[in-house]
Amino acid sequence: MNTKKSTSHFIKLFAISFLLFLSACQESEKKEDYNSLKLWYKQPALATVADNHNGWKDDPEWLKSLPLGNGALGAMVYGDVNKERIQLNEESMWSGSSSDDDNPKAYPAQAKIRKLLFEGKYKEATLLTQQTQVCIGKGSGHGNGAEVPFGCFQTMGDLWIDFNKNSNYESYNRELDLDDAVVRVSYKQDGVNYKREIFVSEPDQVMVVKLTADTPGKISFKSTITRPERFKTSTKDDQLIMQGALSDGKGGTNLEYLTRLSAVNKNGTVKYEGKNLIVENADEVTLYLTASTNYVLEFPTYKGRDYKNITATNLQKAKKTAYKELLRRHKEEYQQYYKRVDLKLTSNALDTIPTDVRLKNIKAKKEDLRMVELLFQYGRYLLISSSRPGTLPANLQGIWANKIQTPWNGDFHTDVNVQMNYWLAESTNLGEMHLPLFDLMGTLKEAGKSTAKVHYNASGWVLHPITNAWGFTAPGEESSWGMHLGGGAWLTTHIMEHYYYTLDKKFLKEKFPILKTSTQFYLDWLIPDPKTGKLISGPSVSPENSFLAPDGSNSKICMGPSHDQQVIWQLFKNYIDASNALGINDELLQKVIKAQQNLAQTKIGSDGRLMEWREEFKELEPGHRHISHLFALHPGYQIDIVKTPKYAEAARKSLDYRIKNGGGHTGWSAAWLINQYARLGDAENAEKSLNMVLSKSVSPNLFGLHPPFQMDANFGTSAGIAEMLLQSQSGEIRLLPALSKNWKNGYVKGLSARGGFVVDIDWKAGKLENVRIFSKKGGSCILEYNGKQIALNTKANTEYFPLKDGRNFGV
Ligand code: FUC
Repeated sequence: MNTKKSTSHFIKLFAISFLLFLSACQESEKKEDYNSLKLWYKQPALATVADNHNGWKDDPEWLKSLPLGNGALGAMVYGDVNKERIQLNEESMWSGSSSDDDNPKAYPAQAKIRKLLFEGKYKEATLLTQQTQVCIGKGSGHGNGAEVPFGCFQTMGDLWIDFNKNSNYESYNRELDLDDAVVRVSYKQDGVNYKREIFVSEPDQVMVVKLTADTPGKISFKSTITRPERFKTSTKDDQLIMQGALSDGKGGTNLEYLTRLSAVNKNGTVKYEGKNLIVENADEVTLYLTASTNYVLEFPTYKGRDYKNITATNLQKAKKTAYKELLRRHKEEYQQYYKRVDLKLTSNALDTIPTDVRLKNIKAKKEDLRMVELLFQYGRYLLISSSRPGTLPANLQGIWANKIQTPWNGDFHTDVNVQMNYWLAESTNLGEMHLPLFDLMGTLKEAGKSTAKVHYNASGWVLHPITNAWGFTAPGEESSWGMHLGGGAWLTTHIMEHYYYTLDKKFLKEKFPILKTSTQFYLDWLIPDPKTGKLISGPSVSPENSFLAPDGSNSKICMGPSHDQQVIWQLFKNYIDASNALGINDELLQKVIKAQQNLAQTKIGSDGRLMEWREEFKELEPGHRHISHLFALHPGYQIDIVKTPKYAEAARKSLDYRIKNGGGHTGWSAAWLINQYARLGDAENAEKSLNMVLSKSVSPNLFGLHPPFQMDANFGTSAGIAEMLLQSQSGEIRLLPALSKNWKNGYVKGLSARGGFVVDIDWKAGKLENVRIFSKKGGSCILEYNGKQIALNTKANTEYFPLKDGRNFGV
């Protein structure tokens, strides 16, 4: 044996192993940081596959791209190697315009419809409702409203970066880091290591794309911005500009938009020519993109933003700021929200499995607790990215839509969807992200006055199951879903939720008029049931379920659906609480107290289930996706497992029956079930529902699927996970009320509880180990665990560790 040869062989082997060890260390260093939850992939989303034009059909490659956003500007990054596509959104890219949709035929026919319903003539009542109560005009255009006044939330277009290459590549990695809201792409091509880093900054109102290579002069590309329609791209000085105006739905145009792109290069050249920005032989390049529209959320004009100047100023400012500084400001602003909450269910922090592979494993029934952590934080990430103070609320798709015709117009649905978008806002410590919803309500309060008057001869304001950027408040064009009367009451419950969590009296005083005028509407709207004398709502529907009526017809229109009764009860309770908090004691308050006592209550049927309608009708779709008659259990809290056990049991029966009959079949519906079962303290079924979302209702980029894509499933799931760990709707703070037996050890830090508390909980072997309460405002706090309580008298800005301090539950 040649020893020299074998020694050198040994040294080589050692060197290789050492290098491998080093790179493994680096790899694990990269992925081991527990808090750095990432969506990551070993392959790009393909930028060259064209989107299909059918608004209702998802584009599979788009559902692999990664979302960024600052509440106003959204981006979906494909990370394709030879041609990058960054699909763009701006929150106010709405076609359509304000219109008068109120139907003067409505009020004169109202009494007759009520009479017919009381007489059991459902078929006639339904016909008359459709003839007289729906909006005039085209309404939502049956969810295809891009070219009608209702309008549609649309794509802003696409930024293309064409590297004009087609050689092979290796070592590809693409990730969205939830910790700093940055998308990173890296790969090796023709012997050069390339990197891209992309983020959308809130403080600087700009999207930044940084392109680097480890060899000088290797970055060359041609960039342009396009849109499927209504756009003009040109260059002026050091900018590429795309601009246009969207259809007003009446034959003209309304909303105007503009987007600007500019580059800063290190070495090489940059030219702005025709419709392109051209870079040649640069060492590195940073692209800056700003975009805006002339939209303002202000009834009745909705116009007036100086969007041309704003985008120009932001662009120039960003170009003059060092990249590192832009990134630092972006991270600081984002992390102040994101980092408030930490959830840990796994002991093994090493993330070696790409997100799409994890999803496939879950479909093959492999449990994956890291995915639960990821989905939980992703919901929080998506809310921060689509709903910042001062922006429009998150719509059906957050702010991400890649088409001209977005499903259901990407609108604000108020019969569960937009509310679900905000269920996580308070509980997961993102109260500021809730604020856009109140701004929208502020304009709806004005827009909905005429609908209240014309349709119902009532005071106050009303809205129905859909609204848009232009203050649409009339019933939808089909009475079967469009006559949902509970939307306004349900929406306004969010005002008190924000107050219960923050105890912010200034906020409550400011928003009180919205609550008050909504309450006034319902006081005018309710009428006594001729049989019982109790107050009921109607004609209305229980979203969007139908029943077999006594006259043999298939009906949805009815009097006193449980859902309306429950949301109105909750509104009245909120009004009473708000008045007390603000020291108001007037005639109206006395009227509300009396009306609340007089409201017809939800009944329990002969089969033990909570009744969806006033009478025991047979439902035609027993597995229906909506569970509106269980509003009182969640998100309301009239029903509680401890305080109203009989009703809680009836709610459980209703839920079980829905599921037995195929319920929870859309993403948002399964997400709602997580919340419902959590409120029942049923960890097993809550987890089953969570697994339903994970295995059936998320795409490769973890966007929730109806299908098509709808973001409420993401928000509702995060809210549901929070409900499993902490609840505070009933006056006490319930710790681990629905902890899954599979989540053996873990902790959650930073969840919020009503009363101005922030709570950290540790558990071991399924049992509470430690709890920390931080009291923001002081006051009494009752902690509950396994039905036993500890009472604390807290001081403002003080933390408490009752278990460490020797307290025990029940002692
Ligand atoms: C409600 C639901 C539908 C859909 C739509 C956006 O009307 O019934 O399933 O989610 O909103």
